[in-house]
Amino acid sequence: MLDFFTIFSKGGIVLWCFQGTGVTESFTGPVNALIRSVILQERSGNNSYSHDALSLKYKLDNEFELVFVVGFQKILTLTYVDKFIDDVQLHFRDRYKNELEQKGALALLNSHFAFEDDFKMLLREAEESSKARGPTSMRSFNASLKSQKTVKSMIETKGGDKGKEQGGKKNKNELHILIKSCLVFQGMQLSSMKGDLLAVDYESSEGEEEEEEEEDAVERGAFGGMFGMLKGLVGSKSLSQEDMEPVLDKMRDHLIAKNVAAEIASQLCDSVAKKLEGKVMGTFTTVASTVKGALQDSLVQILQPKRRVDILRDVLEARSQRRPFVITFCGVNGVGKSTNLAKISFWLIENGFTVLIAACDTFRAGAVEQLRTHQRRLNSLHPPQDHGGRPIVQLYEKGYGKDAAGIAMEAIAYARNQAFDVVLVDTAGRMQDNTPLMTALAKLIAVNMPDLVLFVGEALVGNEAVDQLVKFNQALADHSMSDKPRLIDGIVLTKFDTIDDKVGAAISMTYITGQPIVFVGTGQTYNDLRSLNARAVVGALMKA
Ligand SMILES: Nc1nc2c(ncn2[C@@H]2O[C@H](COP(=O)(O)OP(=O)(O)OP(=O)(O)O)[C@@H](O)[C@H]2O)c(=O)[nH]1
Ligand SMILES: [Mg+2]
Repeated sequence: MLDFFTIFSKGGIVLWCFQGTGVTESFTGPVNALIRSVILQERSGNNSYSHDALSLKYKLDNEFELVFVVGFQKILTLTYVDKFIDDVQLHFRDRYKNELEQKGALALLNSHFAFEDDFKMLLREAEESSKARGPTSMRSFNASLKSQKTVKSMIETKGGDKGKEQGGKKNKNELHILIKSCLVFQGMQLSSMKGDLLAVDYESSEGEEEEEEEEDAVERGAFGGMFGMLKGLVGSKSLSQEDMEPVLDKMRDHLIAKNVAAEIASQLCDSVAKKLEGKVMGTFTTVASTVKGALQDSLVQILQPKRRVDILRDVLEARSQRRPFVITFCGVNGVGKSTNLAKISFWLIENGFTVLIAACDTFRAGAVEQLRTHQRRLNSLHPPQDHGGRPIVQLYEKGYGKDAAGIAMEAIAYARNQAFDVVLVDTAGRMQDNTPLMTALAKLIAVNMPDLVLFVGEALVGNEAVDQLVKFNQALADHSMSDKPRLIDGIVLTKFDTIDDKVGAAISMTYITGQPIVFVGTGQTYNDLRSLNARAVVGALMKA
């Protein structure tokens, strides 16, 4: 019934494996996918994973640094798997304790793990006990269904207060539309922005001194208050879920207070717990720094881009292919799409590229004029006479009420003819629940296939960030005409200057999409554009 079972070290050495009779497919593909997309990305709070037709379940043994993975066909409902994986783990540890205690890869490579007979015996027992239990299997099915809930479905059940939040947002947006034109151009001044962007920074969260202070804080109070609860755990006791529960609860509250979406804070804590369960602890200081270290590692891991986004290089490559590089900006109303589009134009121009802005917000009064003003200002900063008589930035607009997808297409064709390096497509703000507008956005993207789809989101949002991103991605997937839909490729996190140290949205957004934060907006001038500095953000998150 099982396709495979494998036991490997966290260092990647396969200690033992079993392949079911008649199974010809190698298990390396699914196991590698599991490692890449779950274990390495801090998604290990949930212990199951799907890969094509297979269901994978896994367990981490943090004391001996082992991973146990079982694979079986998704259509099978194997109620015994969770217990079975626990049994195998215990049995394997007991039997090979001596070998596992010798540290180092060489010791593992030289050890021989003849586990086949024990494994088969355990499997037989598990299969029989599941048959014998019969009627109780219903309950364990429910339990496993619960554990397999996706982020999305969990979030969608939280109807109540979400509605309230959105209502508030709409009113704010209406207001915003009225006052925007007055505010938007105030104070846009500049300095040079050649080359890669500076990383966003925190005066208060970096530097050696701070590091030391943090260590002290762990022992005193502050964020360390919760580590204090681990004080009793000295000696060689290994950490259990119960030991960690109170600490994890505090950690979750701390993250939520920093604006991390509640679901994500919970998942992150579960993942940290999974990582630490079974670790043997030494003195109190080790416990405190281990828990803190695990959380910090997880946060940095989430913020580290899985994929390199190097726009300057990609634009050069597109230029060598004689085509414009196309970026589409999308997001809810008033988050800063047009303003940050203008800042990105400035950065591209400073780096020697020509830009065509496509005015595809044909909906909100004033949207086209807002872009025209930016275009004029940018051209006055880089006058045509410095660039062979040609305006370095142009606006492609067809007024209001027309089909945005069509205008984007014409703009891209125009840019190709006129040899523009980059097309930046501004779109109308839309709430994630507005189906007709979401469908229109999906069409614009499906038809024009931009090189980069950037989601623009405010750093001010908490739980709402997740809802926006999940629904934007869902709409792009649902309304795409291709089997490989274009989803969000990156995030622009705006108004970072307004949030003090409540930087949780950065974590929520990257966690949900798995996509990098490409730009951070830090104010209202053309210079207020940065790249993300994961260390500074994590520093701000950990601060009491
Ligand atoms: N403090 C701060 N304000 C910003 C930032 N980015 C944008 N804004 C301000 O946010 C307001 C809205 O910006 P817009 O660029 O018009 O937002 P939009 O998403 O294009 O809005 P719609 O087109 O109506 O959906 C303006 O007042 C901007 O100056 C930022 O990084 N920091
Ligand atoms: Mg706009």
